[in-house]
Amino acid sequence: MFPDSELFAIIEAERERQNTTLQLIASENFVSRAVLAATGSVLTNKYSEGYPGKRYYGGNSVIDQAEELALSRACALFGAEHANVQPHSGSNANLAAYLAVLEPGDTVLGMRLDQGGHLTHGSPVNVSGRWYHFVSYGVSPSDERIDFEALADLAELHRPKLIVAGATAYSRIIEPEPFRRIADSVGALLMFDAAHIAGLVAGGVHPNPVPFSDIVTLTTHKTLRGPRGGCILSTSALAQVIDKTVFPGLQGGPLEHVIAAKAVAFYEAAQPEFAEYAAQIVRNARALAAALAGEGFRIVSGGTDNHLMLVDLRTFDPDLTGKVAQEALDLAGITLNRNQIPGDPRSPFITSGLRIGTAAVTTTGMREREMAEIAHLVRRVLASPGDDRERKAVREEVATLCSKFAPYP
Ligand code: DSN
Repeated sequence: MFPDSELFAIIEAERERQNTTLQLIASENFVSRAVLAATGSVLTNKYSEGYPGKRYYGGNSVIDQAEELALSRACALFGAEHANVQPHSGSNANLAAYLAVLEPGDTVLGMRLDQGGHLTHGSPVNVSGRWYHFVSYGVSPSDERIDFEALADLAELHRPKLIVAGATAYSRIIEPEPFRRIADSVGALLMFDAAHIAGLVAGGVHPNPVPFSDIVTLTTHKTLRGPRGGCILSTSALAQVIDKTVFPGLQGGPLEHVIAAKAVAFYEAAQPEFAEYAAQIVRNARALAAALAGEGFRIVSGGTDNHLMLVDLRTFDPDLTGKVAQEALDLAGITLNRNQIPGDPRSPFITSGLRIGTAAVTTTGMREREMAEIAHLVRRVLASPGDDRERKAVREEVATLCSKFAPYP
């Protein structure tokens, strides 16, 4: 179709991979054709530094309409006073939020990476941990849920300017109210990173952090099922400083084709069927966690309330690492990522755990029955991860399963 057959053959190969293997990475999803169309539209051609009605270049009257639509839909979907849809990613959204309300060296509380937090929540290898004085909180060893008592003590001791709630590898509902209470007790601002759960919030199955937070950051491509990108919601008091920080503070020209696709995603997430989708994501995650537990794996915190679970491989095989498991499953057509579990004795590169998510397979139409089948296939591979014949046999069964649920046939 296009002269550059080399590149388009690669894209076709990726479409084939997505159609024929299981996508269980908790931060991924399959977007609609409408989102794909907007992302691949002529809006990619336009420079539009600035904001609707206040652009630095001409010719933006049409672009303005797309961005206005994205902004009003984002605010309506989450009940926010203000939105900024320009962050290119979740990391950029978080950095912009920090730049807006912090000075270098300010103290911030965030969830530690190996407890379920994100790199941008103060990891020493990330700019967040290099520029700001992050103090980490985590989960309680007894129930592997956020330890609010310890968090309150840390807040009292360190008097942070900002508390960051939210996680990337935590399977329980994150109640925004206790975070707000602790933030208020020490006069801190509250930022809630809702990147993972944005779709669950939009679908009404998780509490909305917006009424409790000064800032909510999110990505549009995880459970929200939109294009790859970020978004910031805030109170109107912070609107101006957030906007100034995203542009010109941090980014240049916005990706208006992606912003248009975000508008499509916000529209789709506001439809009644999205609530049923969000609820099914959680039902599938619970079914998969229960089935994996039945196959001999320990599920961190004993289960899940959201779209993901952390699997502790050590009860199944103390010598099996997340790295080996991920690679063996990849060869069998089961795509997921290794992940540290709370208190993991192994490094983030090796790990003792896996993170598994159900947002993408739920989009394809899979239900609880298929979750049980997936758990069984995972166990077969991990029982002998070096067995090439077994991996190939599972790969064939995965292809048969996926043929009934292809996202882009
Ligand atoms: N957001 C991360 C994830 O959860 O996969 C990647 O940065």
